[in-house]
Amino acid sequence: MKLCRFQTAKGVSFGVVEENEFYDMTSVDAKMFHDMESAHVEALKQQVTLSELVTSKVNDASRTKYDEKLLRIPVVPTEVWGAGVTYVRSKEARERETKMKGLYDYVYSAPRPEVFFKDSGLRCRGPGEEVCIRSDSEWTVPEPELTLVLDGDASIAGYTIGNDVSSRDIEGENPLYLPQAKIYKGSCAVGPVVTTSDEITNPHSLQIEMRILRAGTVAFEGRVNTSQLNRRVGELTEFLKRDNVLRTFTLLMTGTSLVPADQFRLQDDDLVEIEIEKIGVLRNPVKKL
Ligand code: DO4
Ligand code: MG
Repeated sequence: MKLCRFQTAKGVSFGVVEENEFYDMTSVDAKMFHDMESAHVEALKQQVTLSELVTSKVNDASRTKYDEKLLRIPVVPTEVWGAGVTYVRSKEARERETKMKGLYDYVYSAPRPEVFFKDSGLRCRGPGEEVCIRSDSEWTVPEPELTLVLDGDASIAGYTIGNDVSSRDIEGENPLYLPQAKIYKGSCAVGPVVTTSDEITNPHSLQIEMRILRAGTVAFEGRVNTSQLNRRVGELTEFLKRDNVLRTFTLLMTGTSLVPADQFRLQDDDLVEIEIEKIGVLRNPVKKL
């Protein structure tokens, strides 16, 4: 089931996308289906899964024609975390850009993965919204990542697409600058929907594609399969939750493998399209701050 938030004449509704239609779950019960979190609370109360709860009521929902422009961020995240150096391509690119050689080789195969804080929700954008290049960065890239939507106990409620926009020049100068390379206005995007975990039985077998369009032509195009992820998703959630406190629907980006060639720089007015099998396409225009 693909859960979403979308704009209606009355406000933003929580709903389901199916066969070219939005099913407006908020129209069924504005309190229970205010958003994915309120639906989750009700599902726990009824001891059913989120999909089962929504399925039991979906026929009562009003329907409207699907329109990508109406999509809003599917969950308003309170915390977004990132896992890093989880694909060999990411490790190699960062070893090339850094002045501190060996750090990325180490973390790629160390028992403890790299897990970092990305956003409190403040800087995170939804489908169609601008992602940004810092004003003091000359080398910024998008990072397309399978993103886990986690319960408070770190079990996987669903999956979405994340763009962990990163300034390679700032991180490359010194890894201690990582928060500045990763956390700033518009440095993160998620969406377009959350696919519930019952529909993705194997997160280690999903095709990820990214296209970057510049003035109508393709400036970058690449694909990877999550089978190349060097860690199990359970390993990443295990480290994230250890001695930690997680809110319901914390997001965890699982790392990138689609790293454009080192000469490539994201530019003002580019359009980033990230597609993940069974989830959809996340499109964001780019703005240089
Ligand atoms: O250490 C840098 C972060 C790595 C990262 O974000 C990734 O591999 O996706
Ligand atoms: Mg990343």
